[in-house]
Amino acid sequence: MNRRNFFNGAALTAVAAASVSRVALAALPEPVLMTGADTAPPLVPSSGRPYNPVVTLNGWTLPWRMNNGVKEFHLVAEPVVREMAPGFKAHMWGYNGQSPGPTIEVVEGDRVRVFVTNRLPEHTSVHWHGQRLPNGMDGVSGLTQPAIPVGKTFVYEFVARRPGTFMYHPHADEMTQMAMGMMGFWVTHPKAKHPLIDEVDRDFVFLLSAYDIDPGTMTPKIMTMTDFNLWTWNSRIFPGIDTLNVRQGDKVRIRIGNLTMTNHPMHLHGHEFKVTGSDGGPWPLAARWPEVTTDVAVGQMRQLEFLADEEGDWAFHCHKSHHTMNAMGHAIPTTIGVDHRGLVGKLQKAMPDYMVMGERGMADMGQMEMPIPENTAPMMTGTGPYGGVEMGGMFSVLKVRKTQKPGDYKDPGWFKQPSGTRAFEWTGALPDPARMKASAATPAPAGPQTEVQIRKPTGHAGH
Ligand SMILES: [Cu+2]
Repeated sequence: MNRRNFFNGAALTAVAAASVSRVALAALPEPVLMTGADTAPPLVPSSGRPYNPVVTLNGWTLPWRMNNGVKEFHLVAEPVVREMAPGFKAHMWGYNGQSPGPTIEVVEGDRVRVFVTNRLPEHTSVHWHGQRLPNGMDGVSGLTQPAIPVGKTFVYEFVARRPGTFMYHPHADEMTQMAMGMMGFWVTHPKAKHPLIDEVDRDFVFLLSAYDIDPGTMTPKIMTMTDFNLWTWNSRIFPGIDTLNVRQGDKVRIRIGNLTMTNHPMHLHGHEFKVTGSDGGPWPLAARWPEVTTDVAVGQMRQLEFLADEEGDWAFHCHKSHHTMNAMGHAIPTTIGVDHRGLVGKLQKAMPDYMVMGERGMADMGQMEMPIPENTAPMMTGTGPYGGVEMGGMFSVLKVRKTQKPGDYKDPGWFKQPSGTRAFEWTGALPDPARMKASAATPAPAGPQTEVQIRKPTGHAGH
């Protein structure tokens, strides 16, 4: 049986449940499972050194127990159902009930013990991306350890030697397991004031991941190499991604890790940020400069920091425009400028699936009442206070409010702009534009002239 057949169909999620006996788990920390995709409030440490906890977008931090001075965590690798956006669920693999897995937060110098129980239908391992650790704890199956067999629990133990922004993911049948959603965030807080690590008021974390799920189906296609159709933050797509809610004047850090197969230029509106560090550690001050977009390449992590001093609802998104869209099930040539009035009804009689794609652009898609297969996210959607936002995928909103209480992460609703500060319709006279005339200084080139029409590539290959 080849791999593609193996992963087809509903068998995928049914295999693993309860293959680890309660007796075997008795001495381990109780695994904590999460059933929803809401953003959990920061987990204030109840033992060990204090720190300012992070907030995982549409995720949560894994509780631990102290055992003779060792922080013990329990990860359970297992099939999960992840709600990627309201009404849109995917059958994936993850940890402790969700994809991505819970964020692990520790403090520099902590001795950490992580139990990993494998409830997947195949072997796995966990690689602790970016950590200094003994070679045998690096989690590369075959190279540094035998893979964790189905139903077994392995123990990883090491000291979190340097503070920073890290992630974890399998290093066993990686292509499948990451394509299915197995990954998680790891933050090691500094044990004391660090000259290159600022204290912040809000510290958000999320991972970039991409999936290929055909419209109307629920399981990612694992053989896909570049042609993904769901571009996610923490396995969520806009409008399913929670907003980043902050108080005006807050110092904000956003930590991002990229586990997709392409780069993502992350762009913030209304503010400049500095990249203050990566999975390699905090960056020297001389290596930081103001940006509004920074590229996060494959396998990289970046920390963005800024002062949230402008009130408002500020877009924050990947700048690749195809990454702020959701799945399309059709190969679509551009039809801008094509007049197909009256054609649709006739075509739909012959081809019930036929849809008109934007003769005036694609904006119609946001509100078009088109029949889509069940369990399919609309391509570009989300509604703001002034209408359709026409976005999907890797898009969210930074909400900066005077009235947001310190430590309050609740969504404050839409920003009420002071009157007279919004773009408005001009109703005065419209003079003809003064067009520049081609002058003798720039003579038209001799020979035949070519005129071209811009046309998008057919389909969504490459986005
Ligand atoms: Cu992107």
